[in-house]
Parts: sequence; structure tokens; C-alpha cells
Amino acid sequence: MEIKKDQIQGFNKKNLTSHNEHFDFLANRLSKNGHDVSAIVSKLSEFQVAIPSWALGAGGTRFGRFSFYGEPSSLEQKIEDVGILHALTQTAGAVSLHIPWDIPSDYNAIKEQAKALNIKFDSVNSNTFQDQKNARESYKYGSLSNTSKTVREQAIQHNLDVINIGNKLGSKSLTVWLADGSCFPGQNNFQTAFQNTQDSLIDIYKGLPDDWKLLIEYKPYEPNFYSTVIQDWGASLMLANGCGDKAFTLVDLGHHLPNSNIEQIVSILQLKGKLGGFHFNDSKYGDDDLTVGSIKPYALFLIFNELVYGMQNNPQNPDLAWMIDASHNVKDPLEDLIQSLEAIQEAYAKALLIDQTALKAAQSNNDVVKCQEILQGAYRTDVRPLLERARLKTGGALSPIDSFRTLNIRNVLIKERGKNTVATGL
Ligand code: LRH
Ligand code: MN
Repeated sequence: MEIKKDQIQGFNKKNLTSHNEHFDFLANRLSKNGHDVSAIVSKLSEFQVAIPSWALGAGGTRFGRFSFYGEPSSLEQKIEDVGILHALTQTAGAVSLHIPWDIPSDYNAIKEQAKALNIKFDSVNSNTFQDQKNARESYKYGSLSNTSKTVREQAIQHNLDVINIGNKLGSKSLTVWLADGSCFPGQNNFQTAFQNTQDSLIDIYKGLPDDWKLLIEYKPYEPNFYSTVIQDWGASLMLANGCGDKAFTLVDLGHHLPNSNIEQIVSILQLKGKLGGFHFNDSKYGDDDLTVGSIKPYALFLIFNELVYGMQNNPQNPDLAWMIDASHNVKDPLEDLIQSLEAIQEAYAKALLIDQTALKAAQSNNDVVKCQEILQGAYRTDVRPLLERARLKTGGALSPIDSFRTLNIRNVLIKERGKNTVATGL
């Protein structure tokens, strides 16, 4: 299934008048306050977020999984679904593959398909948290940190293979997340596990093409429930520094213990030039992988405030990899991803309304009330007309969810794919 631009334009027609009214009212007020509205709209249009290839079907937990039918059962169908998201939102212009779940059978064909849909290949993810059918060694007791050199070598080789796959697709970074850790006190020697991981990452780092990045993702727990080798930003930062200039930390919003101040972590990693990218999602308790902005939208806004400040003041930090990492237990995967894309755009737009100079001045004067007034003034602005205008300018839908439903996309996909297809992934 492919969505034609004229289908979307036809759909936008009936909402154009109300959009223009809301947009003109907001743009008028923002210009009066010194904002360059067209610059903000352009930034929103240019802001592309990579869709996780492993989150296009129904997610699940150990307690159960409930399909949505019409799920993609091949990489081609996954790219097709990302194409649908991008056609509607114009902000999903990239896909992040997970290997071996998404090994292409025909590289040229998949590159052609993605190109035709304006989709780039963002970071490729390795997987040493599951044993592959015909694998010689098991990752039951870890991969890059494993006490067995043979197991570590197998995991290192897998990562080098993933780089090779990504290289053929035009990807420019490898994301490494390790489940490695322990479930009981005494099970691991923490120093040996950490040093093994460092040495293994250095071997992988040596296989990185010059213009690539290594993104090291941290997580406090799950599937190990006593210790995780790369447990937090500090461990990821130390390992990245131990590898070299092309290694960075990757912040998955769900990988923080309750009440962690993620915006402060983001700020300091940018200051150190070691923030590589994001896995956006939201959570109430653990790594719940819920819709972005569905639980803590203000926290997401505060993170984007630090990102906007960093983009303006930290040239030492590279361009970031923007990716979603979510799982869908009760929502249609495509509708859920559309809502996540909207929440990311909204947080970014609100953060762009913060007068960073006035905020810095209020901070220097310890005018605490003024600081909050500046932040919350931006946060309380309904920026949706800006998001709509950014989509309108690039051929997207004024209301992607309404378009998705009016165009009856899920039922069309079920008709095309049947009810029993299951997407590879989590
Ligand atoms: C681990 C994680 C990691 C992926 C996996 C799908 O929780 O966030 O980014 O490899 O989810
Ligand atoms: Mn993640």
C-alpha cells in the first residue's frame, strides 16, 4: 500500500480554513514576541525521526501478545509501513534496522524501495541478547562481557557483520545495547565484566568505517535483575571514552531509574561532546516503551530545552541520531508511532519558543520565578498549528491520525497481508 500525495491534499482541503485561522493567530502573536515563525516551521520540517523496524507489529510481554493483523512480515513490508508514516507525517524519513531480525535479501531492491519513499537507513542495531538458531556459543551469561573469550569473539564478529550490512545500506552508525549483567549478588565480577566489555567494544570500534559512529546504549536493569554491565550514562560514557572520538552514548528515555533527571544527563553529555542520540518513548515505572509524551510530556519538553541549548552552544557535540524505540501492546502500531512523532515535534516546537538569552540572564540573576515563567510560557503555548504548517509545507496530512483512519489503512493492510502475519521484533 502506498499513499499518494493527492489523497492527502484532498483530505487536507476540508481542514485548511480552520488551520489557517489558528496558524495566523498564533504566528501573529509569536512574531509580536520576536519569534521567527517561518524559521521554526522549517526546523520542524527538517526534523526527521527514525522508526524502529522492530516496532511495526504488536509488541507483547511475557504475559501475552495481541496482534493487530496486517502486520509486516518482511523487511519490504516494514519499509512500506515506514513509507505510510512518512507520507502522513513527513517526519519519519528514516528507519533503524535490527539485525538479524531485518537482514535484507536483496540490498539493491530494498535501497530502491526506501529511496522511492524518501526513507534513509539510520543506525543499525546488533543483537547479542538472543541466541540465534545455529549459533555455536550462547549469550545466556552475556556477550561482550562474557567470561568466555570464544563467546566474546562470536559477539564481536556479529557486530562487525552488522556494520557490514549497514554499510551496504548507507547507514552511518552502529547501536550496541547489551543485556549483559547478573541476576544475583556474587554471580559477576563487575570489574572483569566491565573490562571485557571495554576490550570487546574496542575491537568492534576498530571495524568502524571512518565516517561512522558507535552508539553505546545504557540500561539499569532487564533482562538481568541484579546488575547490568552498561547500567547508566556514566558506564556508557566511560566505555565511549575508552573507544575513541567516534564513540558516543545513546539515551533511551525508558532506561532510567524512577525520578532520574534525564535533562541534566543530556545537558552534561552534550557539554562533553559525547551525546550520540536518542531512543524516544515514555514510561511510568520501568522500560515500558510507551508512546512518547503520553506519561511525562513536561519532562520531554525539558529535555528538548537542553537539546535546543546544546544545538546552539555545543558545537563539540555531533548531530544527533533521533530514533523512536517503543512497543505497542494495546494501540495500533502505526497510530501509536504517529502519536509519538507528533509528541516529539510538539516538544521540539515548544522548546524552540524558549528565549534562551532571557533564560540565561534570569539564571545569572538567580531570578528563579522568571526562569520558570520563561520555560512554562513556552510550554503552555499550543504549537500544533506550527506542526500542521510544517506538514502542509512538505505534503503531509494536517491530521495524520484522522487521515490514517479515513483512508482505512489498517483494513487495507489486512486485506493485502491477511490476519496471520507476524512482524519480527520484540
Ligand atoms: C533494550 C532496547 C534496545 C533495543 C531493544 C529493542 O531495552 O531499548 O534499544 O535493542 O530495546
Ligand atoms: Mn532502546
